[in-house]
Amino acid sequence: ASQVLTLGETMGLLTGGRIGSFAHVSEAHVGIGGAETNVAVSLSRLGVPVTWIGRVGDDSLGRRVVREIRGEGVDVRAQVDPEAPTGLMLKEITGLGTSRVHYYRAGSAGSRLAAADVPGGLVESVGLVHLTGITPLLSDSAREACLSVARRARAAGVRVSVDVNYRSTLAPADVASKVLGELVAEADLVFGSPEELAYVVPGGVAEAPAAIDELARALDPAGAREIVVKRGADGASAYVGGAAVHAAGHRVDVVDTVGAGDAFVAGYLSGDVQGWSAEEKLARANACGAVMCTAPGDWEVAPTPAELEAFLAAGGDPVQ
Ligand code: KDG
Repeated sequence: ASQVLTLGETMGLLTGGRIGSFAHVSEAHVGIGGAETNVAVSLSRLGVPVTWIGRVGDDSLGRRVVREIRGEGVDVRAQVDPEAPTGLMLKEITGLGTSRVHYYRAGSAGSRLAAADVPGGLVESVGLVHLTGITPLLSDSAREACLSVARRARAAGVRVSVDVNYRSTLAPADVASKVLGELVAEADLVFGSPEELAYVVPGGVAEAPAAIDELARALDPAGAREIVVKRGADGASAYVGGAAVHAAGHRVDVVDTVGAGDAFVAGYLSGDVQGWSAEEKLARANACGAVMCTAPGDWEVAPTPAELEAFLAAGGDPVQ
């Protein structure tokens, strides 16, 4: 049985074969990506049984999504929606280690996710539900699906994790603040960069404290939840029951940062479901995020425990 359940949209992903815009670049790599399946694949590689729920179109990219994620050992519960295509993302390489993403996902099968896609009993059977702020901004039905799963989980005493993951191309700041704030209110465990967390504090960006300690306190005045602040190469901090733990990041030769945040979250959650301390969870999370930066792709180089050990034994240099 799965220990973790996640849901969201996974799209086809065309990545430019060289630096430049698709106005000129002709070569592309065909792959797939989606924040929640990125997390699911990483969890699976770390030995955590995980289920992903989503919708795909009745098309070749949809079959690619299902086959590839299932091939990673994730329990895939994908509805094939005959009325809409699988969404698509273009990733233009803008420089060494930088890229720009364009979405072709409005009205996609994945965005039509609905609360009824989540079978009765499934939420209640896992130890943790992981959601991101991407899914509730896709459509009203997807937002309801996220909220209903989070509420069902809470009612059943299942831990709820939310990665704010704000994508400005999906909704303007005021809409995102409201929708993501509503989801974060249901979470026991919240992940975000300082900028993302500012969107979901009461009062939104205008009221958000600049110092991360105060930002974390504003999100958890009662000290009842776990707030994890992601700061990329600068490391990360966890606020558990009001107490702060800081961990340094790793310096690596960055090839592609997309997906690093998802690998970080998976590293953290893999420790969480095993009852690890905040220090242990942060150390694994930072290492997972760093490894993910060392090769192209949103999830492909997700490390196994042995690969993480090799990375750390080499002093945190990129895994060869
Ligand atoms: O976190 C990485 C994701 O952003 C990427 O894989 C694609 O899910 C995605 C999105 O909506 O941007």
